[in-house]
Amino acid sequence: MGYSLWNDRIVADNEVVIDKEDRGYQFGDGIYEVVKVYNGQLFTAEEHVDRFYSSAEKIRLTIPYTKDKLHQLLHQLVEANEINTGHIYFQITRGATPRNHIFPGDDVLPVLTGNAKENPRPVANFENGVKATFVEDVRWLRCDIKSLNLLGAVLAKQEAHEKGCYEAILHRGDIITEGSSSNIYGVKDGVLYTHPANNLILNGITRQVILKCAAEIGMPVKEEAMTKEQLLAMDEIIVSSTTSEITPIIDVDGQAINGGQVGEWTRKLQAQFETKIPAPINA
Ligand code: DCS
Repeated sequence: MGYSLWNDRIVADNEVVIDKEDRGYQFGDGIYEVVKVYNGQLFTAEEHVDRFYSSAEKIRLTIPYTKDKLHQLLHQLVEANEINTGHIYFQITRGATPRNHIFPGDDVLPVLTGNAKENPRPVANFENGVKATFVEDVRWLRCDIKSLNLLGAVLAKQEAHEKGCYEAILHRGDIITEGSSSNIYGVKDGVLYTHPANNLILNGITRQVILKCAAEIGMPVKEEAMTKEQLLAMDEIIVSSTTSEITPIIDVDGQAINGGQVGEWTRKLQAQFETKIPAPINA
């Protein structure tokens, strides 16, 4: 058994009690984050905490803790669970109150929970690449919010899974938006293409790191939407997220990408990303 974050405390997992009328449980009325832990250290925690506050603001939820306090709690969560390489998950809901769509009053406090998991990096995927499939993007129009409402993502990922694929590449009509739990990129003639960070995608923290990596290795970036046809004509395709890091896609619906091989630009980006991973503190 491990330790959980519960509001402003770290407690034993079995101490956490969630009300059946918690609005997260009934409405998905809340937001979340996933942060990677490398060598016992949170990666890009600043950016994740900033996005957590920004998602909360977009749904008009006031987090009753300062960012500093939250950072402190997240560090304690990693330490209590003695995580070396893995990730933490945390979420906040609009609190527990008799079911009613209308927001509760200020007397109802938001409920913050979190947990940490040891989880190895999926290095075989980084090395060999994965398969993906196209799925229609039927989610709402505020995909920039890291909402607890993940039905669209769950249904898309399940469809991909049932087709033997790692990820669903979502498209609105002909336009590629992102993955069910990731961002999508194409590489053509050494240029990196990805959907602009607007309301139709989540602006991934890994996406932001990758755009930095691209600049550092002199790779031009175009934040432009691609059609399905354009994506299939790319030299290389990549999927990214906190846990997937930079994962190459080598097959889309049975069509081989780059002859089914991981491409050279993907390798360069992976190598640059690797330089940013925090080393063990006592190394
Ligand atoms: N787009 C969607 C829809 C996501 O759910 C995620 C991450 C991303 C993009 C990539 O964002 P990050 O680079 O900031 O992770 N989804 C999280 C999740 O649900 N599990 O792991 C990451």
